[in-house]
Amino acid sequence: MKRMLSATLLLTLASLSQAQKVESIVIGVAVAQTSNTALLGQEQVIGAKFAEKFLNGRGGINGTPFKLVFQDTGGDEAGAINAFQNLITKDRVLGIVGPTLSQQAFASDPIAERAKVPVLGPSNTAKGIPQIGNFIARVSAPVAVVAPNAVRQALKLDPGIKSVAVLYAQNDAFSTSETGTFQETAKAQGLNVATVQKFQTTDTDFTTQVTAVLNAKVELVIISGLAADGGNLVKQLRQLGYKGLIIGGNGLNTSNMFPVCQKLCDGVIIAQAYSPAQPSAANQVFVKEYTAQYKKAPPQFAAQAYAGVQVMVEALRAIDRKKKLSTWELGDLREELNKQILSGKYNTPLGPISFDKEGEVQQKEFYVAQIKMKDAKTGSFVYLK
Ligand code: 1QQ
Repeated sequence: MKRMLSATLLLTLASLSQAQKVESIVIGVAVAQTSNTALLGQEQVIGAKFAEKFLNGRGGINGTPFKLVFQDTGGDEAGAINAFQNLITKDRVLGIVGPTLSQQAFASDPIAERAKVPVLGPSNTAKGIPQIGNFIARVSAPVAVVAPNAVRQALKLDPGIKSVAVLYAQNDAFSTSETGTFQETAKAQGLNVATVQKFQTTDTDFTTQVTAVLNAKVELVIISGLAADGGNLVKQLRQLGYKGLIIGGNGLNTSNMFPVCQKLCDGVIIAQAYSPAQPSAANQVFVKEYTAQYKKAPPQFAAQAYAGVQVMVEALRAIDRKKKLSTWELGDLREELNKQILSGKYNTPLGPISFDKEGEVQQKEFYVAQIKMKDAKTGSFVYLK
């Protein structure tokens, strides 16, 4: 009896440890493929898929192709948590690129942290994201670094600006973080913050906020929200007669907003953590092949998602050169991948990047673009000097 028990135990242990071996090289992508947040997430799906094709076409992981598994996060915290859990336990991914929103990251990243699975945020720009844990890093530069560029650019376009109205979505962690940076920057530039207006990302009617803005008689409006609400706000500001400059934050940073505000999107200024003109060889080959495939230049969210996958892939290549990935136990490889991500240097479309010890991206170049609408449907982001 005793011998039988121990034989069973041994078998169970053996199959358990076998189950934990790395069978295939799978990276998880958890972004918004449905809900209004998909206006932003859609570009991330494109960027990640492009990375899979591009990097596997260049040898994958030292000759072995890797695979991306997508789990839709939708637009809320529950969706992100569910996607992360599926990727970690069902798909047994080595690491995760995602989620789309900081609001989601604050809910889902702690799950990856507890499971010791490395996460690269492709678009999480709120203050405090890398500090969620040791396994959490991001390729998306924070609002504190990116957003002030838009204010400086607006003052360059119109040095007569004295007074500003600030609006933000109070139910979104990124928007509250970004508006903090915008308000500090405005004050530091000597501007008068005449009114601060709040809204929800689910709002569609902004009459109250727009009326307050018009009464405040400002020359600049700064919006921190997401794409659908942000687009409607821009539209209603113009329809009700606001004529001055508008800065949109990172949540308005997509041509998927064009169907919302149409011609009235024209002129909105948005800071960028990516430019197709960034001259590095890594970016120029990316832009060339992306443009050939999609007939338009890559937008920021696609470039950042690409960079997230690229960092995971290059870190895995480095580990595999020392010890073949197929010989690792899953948990050990996830931990090693996290260490490798944080210690490497990467030539990405965003330019050369690396990470500080908390997982914050170290990136040098930032830009500002202005929306130029050709007609109600088509427009582009024109990069400003
Ligand atoms: C964040 C963001 C979003 C606007 C990205 C899509 O920057 O949530 O942090």
